[in-house]
Amino acid sequence: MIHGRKHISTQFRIILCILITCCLVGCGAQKKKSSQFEEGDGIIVGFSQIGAESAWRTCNTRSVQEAAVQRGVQLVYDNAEQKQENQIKALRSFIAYQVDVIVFVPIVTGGWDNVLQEAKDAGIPVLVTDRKIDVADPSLYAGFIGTDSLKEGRNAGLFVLNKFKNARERFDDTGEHVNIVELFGTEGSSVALGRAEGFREVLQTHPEFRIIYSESGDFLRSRGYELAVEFLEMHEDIDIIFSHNDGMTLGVIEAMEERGLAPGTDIVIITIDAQQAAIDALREGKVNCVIECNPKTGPEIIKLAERLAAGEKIPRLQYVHEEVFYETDDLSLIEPRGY
Ligand code: GZL
Ligand code: ZN
Repeated sequence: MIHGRKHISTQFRIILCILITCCLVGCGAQKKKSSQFEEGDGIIVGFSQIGAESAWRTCNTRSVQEAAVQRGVQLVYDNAEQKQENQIKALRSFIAYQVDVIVFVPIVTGGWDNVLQEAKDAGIPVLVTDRKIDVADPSLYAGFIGTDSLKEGRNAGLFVLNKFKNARERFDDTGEHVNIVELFGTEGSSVALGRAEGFREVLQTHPEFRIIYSESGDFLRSRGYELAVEFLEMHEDIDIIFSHNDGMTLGVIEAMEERGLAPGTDIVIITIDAQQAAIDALREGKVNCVIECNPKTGPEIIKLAERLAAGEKIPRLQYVHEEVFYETDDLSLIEPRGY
């Protein structure tokens, strides 16, 4: 049984704001009216999550909720359903409710300065997790814990260089390129920008590679499928697909197989997250490289939130451990992924 809050629907979010404001005004801003939530002596953490767009995301949410229960932390959870404005509303309701700490996953890098200034003015520390933000004043948040998307992109580029070692010679002889399709994650998200940058950084000194198509599938399986239908129509000469997450990759595999194409053989596929379905595809030879992006950051996040609530400083930047799984590995050694 996960005690995390049911996601706050828009209507409830508005009622919650009104209720909380009335309570605060009515009873002289008494801290933390517990009428809406169970009594408990644990700290209260407002957790603004992007949505449930992928298996990675739902695993990440579960990890935080389970860690909060284990530590006796009261979690006020909001699912923004992929909309930044919902996240901003949720942060404002957390401020009105005077949570002890705010933890949030910024869906995109920009647009947070005002609401984070309001949190700072209210004396509520903010922990950013999973995705990074760009703010004018770095003191608007206490620190970041998450995955290193630049490194994930670089690892994808290094796999390509290794897999296509002879491409340069062919290019020098014939001018023939290795053609790459990129399935981009959510536009404006730090992880998609980081993965794209790291990938290009590794390949920039290798003219034999060229990206012939790059579109955002918003980390959604359905969009990955739709884009694959499009680019498979447009291009006969695709050598590599670099997909920013497994969800989109699963859509690509479906579209390729519908056309009688063999993913992982006819076209080399590199994918990021390492959910179980991607490891299964690696074992079946349908993808060639799976780069881990670790969603199980809940225990670390809750520990950092507790330290912030106790007035402690936390590390400014903390990356979690991640692996890369190659088709040439002993795939029987890979632990079940749990999502
Ligand atoms: C990565 C995370 C991304 C995952 C996707 O840290 O933000 O969002 O790669 C998820 O699966 O939707
Ligand atoms: Zn080269």
